[in-house]
Amino acid sequence: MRLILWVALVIVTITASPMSSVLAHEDRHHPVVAGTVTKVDASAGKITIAHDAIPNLEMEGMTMVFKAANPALLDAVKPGDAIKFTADRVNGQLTVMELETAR
Ligand SMILES: [Cu+2]
Repeated sequence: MRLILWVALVIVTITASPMSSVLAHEDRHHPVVAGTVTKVDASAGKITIAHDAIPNLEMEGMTMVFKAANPALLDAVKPGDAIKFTADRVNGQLTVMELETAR
């Protein structure tokens, strides 16, 4: 019985662990997509990404401009960086919701 409680506690702890990784936020609506940054326009809050298919936007792989949901997202990346990101349509604009450099 004590072992079962311990195992349950470990599972709860692992599940509840805060993870900053974009992968932790993957869900049905925002699958994580791989891409390469080709341009960053911080003043406009925009980023150009050569991206793989984006299932939730029914988009094939292409190079295109996205708005950044939060301008601070753009501070961490530069052209040439391989990234993982999530995207959605926000007020009609294709928007990067979260991103991180790929390891
Ligand atoms: Cu696209």
